[in-house]
Amino acid sequence: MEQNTAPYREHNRTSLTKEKLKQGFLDNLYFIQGKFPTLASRNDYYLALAYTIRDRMLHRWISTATNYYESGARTVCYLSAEFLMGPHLGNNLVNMGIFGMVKEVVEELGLNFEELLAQEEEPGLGNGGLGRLAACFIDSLATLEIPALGYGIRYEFGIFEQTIVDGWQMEKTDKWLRNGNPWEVPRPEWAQEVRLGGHTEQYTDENGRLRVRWVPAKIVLGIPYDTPILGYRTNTANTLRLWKSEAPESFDFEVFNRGDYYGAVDQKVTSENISKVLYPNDEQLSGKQLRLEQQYFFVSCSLRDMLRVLAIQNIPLSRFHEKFAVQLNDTHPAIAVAELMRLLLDEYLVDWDDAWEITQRTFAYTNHTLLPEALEQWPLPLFASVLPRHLEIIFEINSRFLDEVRIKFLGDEARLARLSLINEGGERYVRMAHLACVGSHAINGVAELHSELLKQDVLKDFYELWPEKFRNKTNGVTPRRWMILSNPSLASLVSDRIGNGWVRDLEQLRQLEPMADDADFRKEWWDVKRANKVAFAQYIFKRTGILVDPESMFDFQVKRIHEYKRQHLNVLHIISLYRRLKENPNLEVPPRTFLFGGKAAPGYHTAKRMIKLITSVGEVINRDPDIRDRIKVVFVPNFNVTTGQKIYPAADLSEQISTAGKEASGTGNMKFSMNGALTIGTLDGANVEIREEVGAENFFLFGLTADEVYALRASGYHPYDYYNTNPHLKDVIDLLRGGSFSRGDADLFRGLTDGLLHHDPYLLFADFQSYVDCQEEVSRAYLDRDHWTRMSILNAVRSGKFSSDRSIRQYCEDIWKAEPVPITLLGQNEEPT
Ligand code: CR1
Repeated sequence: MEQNTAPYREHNRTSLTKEKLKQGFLDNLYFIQGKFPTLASRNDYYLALAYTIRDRMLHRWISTATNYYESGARTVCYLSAEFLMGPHLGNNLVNMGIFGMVKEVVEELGLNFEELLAQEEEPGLGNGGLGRLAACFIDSLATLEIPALGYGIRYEFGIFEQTIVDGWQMEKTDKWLRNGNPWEVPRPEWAQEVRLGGHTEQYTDENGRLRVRWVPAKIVLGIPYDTPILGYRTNTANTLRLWKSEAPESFDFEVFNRGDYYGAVDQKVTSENISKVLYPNDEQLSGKQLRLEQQYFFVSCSLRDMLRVLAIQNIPLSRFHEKFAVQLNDTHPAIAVAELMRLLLDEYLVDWDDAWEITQRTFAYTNHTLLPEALEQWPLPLFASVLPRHLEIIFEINSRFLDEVRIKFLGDEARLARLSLINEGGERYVRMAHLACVGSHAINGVAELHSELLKQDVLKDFYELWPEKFRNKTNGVTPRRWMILSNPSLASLVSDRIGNGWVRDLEQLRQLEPMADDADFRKEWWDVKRANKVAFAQYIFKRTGILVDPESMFDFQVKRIHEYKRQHLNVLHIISLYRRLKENPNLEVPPRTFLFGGKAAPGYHTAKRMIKLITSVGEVINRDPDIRDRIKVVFVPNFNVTTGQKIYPAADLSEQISTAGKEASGTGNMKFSMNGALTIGTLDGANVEIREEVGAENFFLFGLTADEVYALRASGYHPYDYYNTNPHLKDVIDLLRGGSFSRGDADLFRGLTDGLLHHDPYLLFADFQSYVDCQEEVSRAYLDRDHWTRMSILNAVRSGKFSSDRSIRQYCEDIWKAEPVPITLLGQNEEPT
């Protein structure tokens, strides 16, 4: 059907004039919410506004889809079990370039714009860094005009909401969909069937060839829910496609007719379970059958969706890998390697060798962790019961792979066992990282140090086999959300001086370097930070009832709670400073507010106790009249994207204190630095590169290096010796053991202190003195406000490398071979607004 799309441009629902925006908003309140202003709730207003913005995104979205369809361009498919998007409304306004205009429209209608933005429940479909990285990446892909789709799971419950009760973490379910989600569009017409369980059979096809058929025990439907992802001031609107599981029919009539009504409904319920809830473990495998089903579910739906697109574009199957570059975001989607093989072999009857070539040329794998407890392995019996056909295929991949290894490393049986896709030591497991490595043409780590350590350690044998597959892609974060949206005053201070080209090309911030020497600029810079701190202090008071002084240094450690991230090292320093202040009230240190935020996996008991440790130490110090507000300790509840947007702009100091060699990259470290916080950190993950960029003199370094950590462990590490020889450390540990921070209950933190004294796997004691000394240096530096501000400016303006635009450009050039496809809006040939 021919159609004239031009009218959509000036339609009430698409036009970007103030008048039409206002009219659109009132129309949506009336026609979608069915409300008149007198009866409308804040949520009605939020939804009406969201729909008004969505209306204006649709033209770009439809134009983008049409352009891609016609160009047949190479498409990046980013497969990720997590997308931690954060609220959409503000970001869409920023990327469309209408934030200020819409604010005015809303305020002219007598409404509070900030309140409407705050009304959006954030889609927390991720745990931490890995999921947020995926979100930054799809923002950058759209901004760079790369044809791309994000594929994942539409969890009904995202990451739990954290509350603090009596100093302990409590979890509440995240009902993010309860008020409706205006940003998604369901596409039931593109539903996919996914098989699970059952067994396989051999049969002979009409040409007399032996083939395999999978007879599943159950089938579930995957329904795609699409969300448009705008590029920053481009016409591009890419798609985030998340799959929801459903039963194929609302009732199984066979069961129903047998009179088993409950049995029939039960089947529906179990099908819907697959996309019900995000597993809240960060860097720890859960080993649950439902988790494997989730992984397979979204991977199978996504690959079938790609095959659907290939068919409508009339592209032959043999060119699958030319049409699609598929990135595996960690091992969670690694089953895709076996699934694409199965689809090609069993459903499209492609020969093994051809299928394997397509598969290897399609996939690339990003590793995100060096922690052994996070490397996914599935027990063979469990795997066989969920994916019997895939296990056969994996065995076949493995046997061909090991033949190749045997030839290359003649007689090296130990190496074969190490490389095998099957872990045969004791109980047998499928090693998902090995499947990902074998099935991909590229393997990357997420910071230079991490990529090196992969080659030396976790993936050493694969590196020796295929050195050409290995590369580094240092992470990045989007300056749209993490600067413009969260820190508008800093962004306008910057744009006033150098224009706004930096938003797409963050290296341009370097033009501001000379301004670090300009006293007026430094004053403005300090004032912006100060105003952000005042706003955050008010937020803290509202959330926790704790009063903090915006004049004090705001020292943040926000990230998932984990022993390797060492929030408890931070606490040991706080106790030692507290001790010294009590002994010597004249100690010359600037007032400091120590702020923590982060969730603990509900089953990770040590992490939960670390939260209790922070809140308990806070309770004592915050009330101690001797301290007179010179130090405060605050646990900010429910750290997520929304609270992060308030935190990074208000930070003076960023704590990045993991044991060297443990944090793959970190991305919060980048957000802090970009917003002018100084870092105290170890040489771990991307800290190494941040220090390189901002200059060693603008970074507070402490602790052992990854090599030293390795050497110390090899020579035998005895934490008790540090306790015995360092009186300050002994003092701190003894206070904890004596119950000073637990109302005399000597048992409350015994597990933690005993663990440190006798094992200390993350070497807190080895780094303690170096950390305390470095913190003293931080305190001294903060007393010189001028110099501190200079360092703050240099941190921000030298953080250009850490834009996710740079990361994505490198992925495109080096791994995906993907090129931009600028979008012409339908019905016109003009430039984007
Ligand atoms: C890493 O721990 C990194 C992010 C994103 C995390 C963190 O250092 O910045 O990935 N890994 O690459 C992870 O969640 C499951 O592994």
